[in-house]
Amino acid sequence: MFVSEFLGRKLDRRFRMLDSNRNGVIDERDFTLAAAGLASEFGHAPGSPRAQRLLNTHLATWKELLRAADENGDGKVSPEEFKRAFTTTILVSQEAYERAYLPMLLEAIMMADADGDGELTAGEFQRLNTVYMHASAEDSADVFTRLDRDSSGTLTVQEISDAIREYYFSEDPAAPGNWLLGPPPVEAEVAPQRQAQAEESIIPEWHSPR
Ligand SMILES: [Ca+2]
Ligand SMILES: [Ca+2]
Ligand SMILES: [Ca+2]
Repeated sequence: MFVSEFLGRKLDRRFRMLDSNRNGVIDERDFTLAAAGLASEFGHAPGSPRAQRLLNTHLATWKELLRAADENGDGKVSPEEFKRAFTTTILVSQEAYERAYLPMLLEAIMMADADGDGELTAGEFQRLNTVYMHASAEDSADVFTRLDRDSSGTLTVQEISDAIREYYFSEDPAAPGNWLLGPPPVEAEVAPQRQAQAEESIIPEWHSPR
């Protein structure tokens, strides 16, 4: 598939936010950490049925990603492998996306819907977006307003899954879904000098407070 610069930047951002332990690669640990963090945030003990189901969907997605991405077989996914996997496998069709990637996110959204009525309050969304997606709390209210397309004051599971789909499939920076993880990355986010500083473990700005 054609990969625009915009999609490339969005995938870079998603990679960084998926890298839960921030070591520059994605592996199984990042998925187990994300699932455990969200379960804990919403009061589900490790090993409880809901926490276990969330973990299982994360491990399934990790296996899909690993199969699609891990070209050198080291059990880790680099940013380059991640982008290639998304653009050659996971995003090649709606069906592939819905099979390989969406179920994990739907499970996470449903966990954030504490009362199970199919809608998230602004507070629930903020917790999901910061604790789980590692997005900036500062942007959360703005993101919530954009994603709440019918201005009902809540986000339905449908509104959020529409936004996620748009994040991966829309080229329009004004599309609400492209704000899912904060203002759309219309310019490259990692400046060359910042890459050079990485060895000194300077905390890059995307490491927003959690
Ligand atoms: Ca990692
Ligand atoms: Ca609810
Ligand atoms: Ca709404």
